[in-house]
Amino acid sequence: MVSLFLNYRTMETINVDQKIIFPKVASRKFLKGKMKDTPLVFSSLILLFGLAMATLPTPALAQRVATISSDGTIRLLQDPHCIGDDCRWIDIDRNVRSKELAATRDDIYQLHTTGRIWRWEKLPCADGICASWTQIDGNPQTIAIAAGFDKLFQLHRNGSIWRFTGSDRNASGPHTWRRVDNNPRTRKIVAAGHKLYQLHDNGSIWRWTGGDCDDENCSSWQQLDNNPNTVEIDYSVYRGLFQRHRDGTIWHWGGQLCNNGECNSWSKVDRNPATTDILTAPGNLFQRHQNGTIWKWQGRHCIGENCSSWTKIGELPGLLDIAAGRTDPVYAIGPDGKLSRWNGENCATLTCPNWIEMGQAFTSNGTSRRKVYVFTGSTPDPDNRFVAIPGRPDDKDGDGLPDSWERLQTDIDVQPNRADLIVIPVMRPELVSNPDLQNTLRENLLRAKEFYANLPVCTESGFTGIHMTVESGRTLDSSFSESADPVRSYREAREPGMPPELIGYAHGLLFGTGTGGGGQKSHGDWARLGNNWPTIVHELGHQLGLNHTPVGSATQSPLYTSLMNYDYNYTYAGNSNAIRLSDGRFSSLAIDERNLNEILPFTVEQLNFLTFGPYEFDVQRVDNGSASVDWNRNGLHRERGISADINDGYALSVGPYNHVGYSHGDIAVAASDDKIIVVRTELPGTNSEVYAGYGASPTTPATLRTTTLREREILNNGTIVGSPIVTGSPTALSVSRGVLIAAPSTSGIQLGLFNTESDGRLTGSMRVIRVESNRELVLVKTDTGAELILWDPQTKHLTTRPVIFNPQPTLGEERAIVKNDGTPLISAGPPGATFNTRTDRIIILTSESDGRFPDRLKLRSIQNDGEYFVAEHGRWLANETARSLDRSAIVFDGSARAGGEGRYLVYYREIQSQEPEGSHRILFVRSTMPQTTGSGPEDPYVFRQRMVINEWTLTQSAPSVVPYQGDYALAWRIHAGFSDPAARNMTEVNLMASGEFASGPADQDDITHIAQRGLRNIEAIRQ
Ligand SMILES: [Ca+2]
Ligand SMILES: [Ca+2]
Ligand SMILES: [Ca+2]
Ligand SMILES: [Ca+2]
Ligand SMILES: [Zn+2]
Repeated sequence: MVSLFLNYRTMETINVDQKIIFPKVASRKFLKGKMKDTPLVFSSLILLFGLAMATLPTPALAQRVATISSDGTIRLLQDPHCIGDDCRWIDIDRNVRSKELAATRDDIYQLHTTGRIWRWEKLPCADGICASWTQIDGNPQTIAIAAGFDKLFQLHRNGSIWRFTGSDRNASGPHTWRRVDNNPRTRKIVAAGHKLYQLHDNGSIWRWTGGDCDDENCSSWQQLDNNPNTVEIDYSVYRGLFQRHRDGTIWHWGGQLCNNGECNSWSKVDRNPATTDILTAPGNLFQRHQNGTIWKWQGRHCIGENCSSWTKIGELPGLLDIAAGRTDPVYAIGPDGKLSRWNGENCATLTCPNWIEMGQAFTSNGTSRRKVYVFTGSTPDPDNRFVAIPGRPDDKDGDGLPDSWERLQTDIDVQPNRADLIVIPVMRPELVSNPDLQNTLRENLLRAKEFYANLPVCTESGFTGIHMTVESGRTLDSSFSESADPVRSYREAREPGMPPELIGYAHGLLFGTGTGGGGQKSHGDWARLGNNWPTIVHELGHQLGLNHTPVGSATQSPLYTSLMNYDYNYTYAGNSNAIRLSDGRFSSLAIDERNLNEILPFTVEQLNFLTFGPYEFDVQRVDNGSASVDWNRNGLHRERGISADINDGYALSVGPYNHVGYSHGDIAVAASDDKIIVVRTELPGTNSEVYAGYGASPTTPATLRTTTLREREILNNGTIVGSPIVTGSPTALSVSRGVLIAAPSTSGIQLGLFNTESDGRLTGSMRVIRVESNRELVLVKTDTGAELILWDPQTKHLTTRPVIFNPQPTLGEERAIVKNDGTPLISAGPPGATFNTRTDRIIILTSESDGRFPDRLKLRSIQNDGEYFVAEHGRWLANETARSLDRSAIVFDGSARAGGEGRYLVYYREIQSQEPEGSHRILFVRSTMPQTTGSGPEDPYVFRQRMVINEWTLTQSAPSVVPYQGDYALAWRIHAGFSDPAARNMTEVNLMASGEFASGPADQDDITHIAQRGLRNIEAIRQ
């Protein structure tokens, strides 16, 4: 599925789809519609609205239905899509003073007749006590409240309007209100999305522009109309602002402000004196007549006096109140206090469809209050964008389900006017016998359902969002249990798990007891996945045709702000509630990591998400329409033509790669012109499929093998030490005369100079230089030739010897590497080394104690002072997680693209466990020279570390790196625990290890893709 050569390996070999171990949450319970099988109503709701709140993303209030009865009881409907007896109403308050409700995305508020305002703290009434309310204001002047996406407003008797600023529950101190208007004419306020409107007693209509009053100066209002006939205004996030006149006419605002007293931007949409009120949904407008008929607007204005763009959808005499929502657009309460909702069918000439019963909404028969609310809640699109789902013959709602089939379904909640997505959860036997986890699953499915319901898509008949219908899968037999040996593949569970009659209509998801993240897909309608809602949304996203990257893109993009992107699949802009599908706003940009412009034609606000994890880029304003992103993290903005790895949010991407032969220890790589020379140790007679050791040692000596590559092509395999005498890691370095190779052996240091022939063969031989004790080695190039740095495993001391060509190579005098005070420099493991071509210094990467950790990686430059090499103080490479006991791989990049002082790239094996069998990731640090995270001598260069490729890329040895063809080649030994036995202990060589190579579109519009194509993917499976 993924075009990238880097990641497809993951898909193919272990077929893992989603990364990250999702934090396991306490089991939570709730009940939902058709899936009821446990009577835990009250305690489960406490868990849903209480504990879940504390530990998990808020159960969003978007599209929830709530009522106030005349006795003040406030009820919340658990699932706004429920049917009949399955509908559960939760009492959240019973106070005779309750007068009015309003809700932001996250909170429900109520106004009392006394003027007090209260916020619900998400617990239902229990044992007759409804105590879960916090008072946030107590002003007897308050007569109304209104709420938009994230703001609560109140209106005072004197016309002043106030904005609540104390929404942070954790903030101490009093709840505060700021005045946004002080006009005594104000009579009504209406809020939705990010908008607030007011209606004056003279009929004039005003829109808030977002500012507070400055003392008595309240200037943040724009006039939209001045018509004294206006009696009602209502605002739809997607359709705009409407007003109703005394004579029943309805008008739609066209977007122009009043100009010199002229307010001409209103178009008539109806002129019926029977109209008693209008109501908006996020995507539509409805009206009610005196006789109880309900009408839906078709979107056209009146032409002259002809206002025919209305369709009758219901006839409910005596109805008490009405409210409009999103995927189920209209709810009404009949004279018996019961709620029903429109089933999506229009009235025929003589009869109207029956509305769907939803249980007892009102608890008393009084005549006051009696209101029903649908909280709009969902994120407003600032551009009022609303993607149309194209209809076709026999599929008017474009959901890929034939309308004729949809009409025939009596047991499945689908409608021919609404985009439906049928989802079949199939459970492994262990989940079937675990009610707690089943309840978690129900809750997660409800969250996913809410997510798809709030997508800004719209059918031709005005239903917005995608309605997810959950239908139970079939029971799997015990052979599918997780404890079976071997476990039967999820692929095999599709046929027995999916109801055959729904194949080609529904989307299957296999769940076990795991609640972690991640999933795998094997078929267009089948995946297995963890029991958590972001993964449910993500896997269904795949079934709706989305990949992890924009189509045509090689790798991840930090600008693809989609939950399909590994960068943003559990959190976006620092908020786990804000995960989203991308609207494609950055689609005009391309990513070429070798030619980047830091100035983007988007505002700081639009790019602010980049300042949060996983990237934490610095973003600066340039002007009103553009901002600069410090792509290369060097502290300098507005650079052009730079090179940087900007998509390492999840991991460093490297590749392409090749497997070049087994190794039983560390690997060395060198590069000569267009060839890569790989040197590896082999332990004779060792089974590579099971070997989990460190490699060659004095007690287990090895042979030395070589492989020559041209890019990914293997040119030659050879042996340079054929008898098992090598006692440690080889090291290799390309110099002008050829390739130097060294390794410790039972008789001393093996050292040789080799020519690389055009067919890849190495010619030359090793000779022995006797030394007193076994050493670990690393060759490093210098301005004059080469040095061999030696590390003594016994004393942990470091020494260095120059390589002398005579003409065959030999080693010069050994000199100690000491600290400034003359004491020996001690490294807990063998050092890595490179040469800084800007300062002409050898740089070593040591493992040193910081007082807490004995093996923290430190960069030091060393300098020949004649008798010794003196190591300067140096700096920690990164924070205390950058620790290793291996010879780490380090290169210096002094090219122009690296910026002023160059940079280091370091690849090291993470210490997770000292056991050979322990898993070891390769981590990567990119250190741009002037940048440090502080000014003190103990401050590290950088904190930013990335894993290489993904968490399944584990190595059995330290990595090795070499500059190659303007980038880097990186080699390591595949971990002994790898799933494919044949690949264990294989030497893997990856090209382009700088990670700077992605190109392609930066973003794509997921929502349009789903609306126009993805919903119909199911048709291909039906055939
Ligand atoms: Ca359909
Ligand atoms: Ca449908
Ligand atoms: Ca920069
Ligand atoms: Ca990259
Ligand atoms: Zn995925």
